[in-house]
Amino acid sequence: MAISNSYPNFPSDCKSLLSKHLTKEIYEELKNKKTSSGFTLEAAIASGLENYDSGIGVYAGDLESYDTFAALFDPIIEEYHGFCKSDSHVSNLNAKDLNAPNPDVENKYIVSTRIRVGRNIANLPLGPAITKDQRDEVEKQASQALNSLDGNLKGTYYPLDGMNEEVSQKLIEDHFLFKAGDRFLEAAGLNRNWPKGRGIYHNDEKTFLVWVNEEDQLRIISMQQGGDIKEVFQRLTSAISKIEEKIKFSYSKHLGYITSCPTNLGTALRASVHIKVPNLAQNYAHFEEITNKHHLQIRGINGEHSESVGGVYDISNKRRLGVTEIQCVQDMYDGVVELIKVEKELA
Ligand code: ADP
Ligand code: CIR
Repeated sequence: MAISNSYPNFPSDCKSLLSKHLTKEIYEELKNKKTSSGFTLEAAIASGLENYDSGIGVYAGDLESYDTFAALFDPIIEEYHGFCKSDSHVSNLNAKDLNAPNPDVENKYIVSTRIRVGRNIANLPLGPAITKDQRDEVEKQASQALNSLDGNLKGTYYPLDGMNEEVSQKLIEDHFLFKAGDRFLEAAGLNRNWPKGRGIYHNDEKTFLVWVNEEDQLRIISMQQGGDIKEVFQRLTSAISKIEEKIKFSYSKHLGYITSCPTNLGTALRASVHIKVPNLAQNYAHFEEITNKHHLQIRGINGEHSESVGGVYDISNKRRLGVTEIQCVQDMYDGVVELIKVEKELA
C-alpha cells in the first residue's frame, strides 16, 4: 500500500498519466479539497498509487470531482483524448450516419464485434464514492428499467449475489460478464460490498447485455459474432434511447456522459472487434503504427490488461471525448479495414 499523506514518490519506470501530471504543486493545491460526497485527492489517486503499472491511475467519485480536482484531471483528459478545457462535447447516436459495411463478409478475420457505453445516474455519486444504499438504489432503478424492455432487447436481470460459480465463470470466459477482483477497481473502492448490488441483464441470444454497478453504474453492451458493426451499433442505440426514457443519466455540456474513469468521458463508448491478425502481430511496431494512425488501442482478448491468445486481439477506439459516437465507431471501422488489408498482404 503506497498511499500516504505526503507527495508520493513514483518509481522511475512508472508510466501512468497520474505520475506524469501529479506535480508537487498540484498535489499541494488539491490535497485538502473534498467534494460534497466526501471524495478526496487521496481517493482519486489511490488506484494509481496501489498499481504503478496503471496506464492512467485516477478515478472520479462524482461529477464534482472533475471540477474540484481539475488541476489533475484536465491535463490527463487532454493527453488521453486530445480534448482541451475550452472544448465542448457533441453527441451523435444516430445509426443512419454510420458508414460501416461489413469489412469481413467471408468471416476470416473478425471473430466478434462489441460496442459498449458507460452510463451513470444523474445526481448520485459515481462508484468510487457511492454508499451501499445508493448502489442498491441504482440496481433497483436499473433492473426495473431493463425488465420493461421488449422485442429483441427483452431479457432477464441476474444479480451476482447468489449466482452459481460455474455460471458466472462461463459468462466471463464467453466474454459476457465482468471479472471479479480487478485490482485497479479494487484500489479505487469500486469493489466495496462485492457482490451485493451487482448484476448482469441479457437477452436470450446474449447480443444485448447490461452490467450493473461495475466500474460504471451501467455498461450497456451490444455484441455478436462476425463483423456487422452497423447492426451492433443500431441495437445499442435503440437500447440506449429506451433506457433513457426511464433513467436520467449524468451528462455535462463540457465532458459529455460522466464516468468514473476519465478515459471513458464523453461518449463513454468503446467499439471493439476481436480480430485475427497473427502475421501482422509478428511485426508489432507496424501493427501499432496502424492502430496509432487510427486512434485505436490494442488489448488482449480477455479484457483490459490481458494478453492476446492465438494472434487474436481486441482492437478499439481510444478517443471517446470531443468526438461523436459515430466518429468513435468510424475510427475503429477505418482501422479494421486497414488491418485486414495488411494482414491479407502478409499471408
Ligand atoms: P470494457 O468494459 O472497457 O469494454 P474490457 O476490456 O474489460 O472492457 O472487456 C470486457 C469484456 O468484453 C471482456 O470479457 C472482453 O473479452 C469482452 N470483449 C471486448 N470486446 C469484445 C469483442 N469484440 N468480442 C467479444 N468480446 C469482447
Ligand atoms: C489504468 O489506469 O490502467 C486503469 N485504471 C484503467 C484505465 C482505463 N483504461 C484505458 O486505457 N481506457
